[in-house]
Amino acid sequence: MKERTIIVGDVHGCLDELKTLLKNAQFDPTKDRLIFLGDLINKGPNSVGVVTFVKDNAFECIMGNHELGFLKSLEDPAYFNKGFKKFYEDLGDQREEVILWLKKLPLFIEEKDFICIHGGLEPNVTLKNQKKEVATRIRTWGQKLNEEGATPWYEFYKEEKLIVYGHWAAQGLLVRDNTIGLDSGCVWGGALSALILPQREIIQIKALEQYSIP
Ligand SMILES: [Mn+2]
Repeated sequence: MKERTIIVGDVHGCLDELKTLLKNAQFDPTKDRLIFLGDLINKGPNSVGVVTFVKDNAFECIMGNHELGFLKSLEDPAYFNKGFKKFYEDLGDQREEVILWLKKLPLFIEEKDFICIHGGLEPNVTLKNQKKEVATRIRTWGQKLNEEGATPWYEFYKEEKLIVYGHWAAQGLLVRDNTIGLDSGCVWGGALSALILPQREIIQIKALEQYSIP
């Protein structure tokens, strides 16, 4: 049993900030469990560097909408956009291995004390029955998914168990009793955030630059 669990928000290719974050957290793989919330790739400076760092060290990661979208784009050229094309080309001879690894990413990780999921939970659907396309992308829930001005998904979540999620950079770091949002928009020039459990300590590293423009 590891002493601490360190959960890292959306990295989006920001490898330098990630390495600084782990150093500042005094990450020790013999004592600490490390979990990534997905969206390792796209928009930022070094998606291949981040994804191979996580894969080669056998750190844990859940599926983000960008990983899901990339896999979908390999099946359907209509989704193969500029970002996915660049990532695909940059992968070079690691492509096959990385794609296999991405396909195996779980939609969520559930432990006794917490759940990690990239976007959040669709209301009134059990964790095991969450749809990939919704759970990796949800922010608000109204008449339809992510309707502008609708209620944030976590307002519907009444359980005690902590849910740690990413995906909502515009909202930023948001700590509530039973949910913690960790996407603080590093790639947009914000910060990379991590949560350390069980002490619920937050660590942030400011982005070295703004890598992407909304
Ligand atoms: Mn996302």
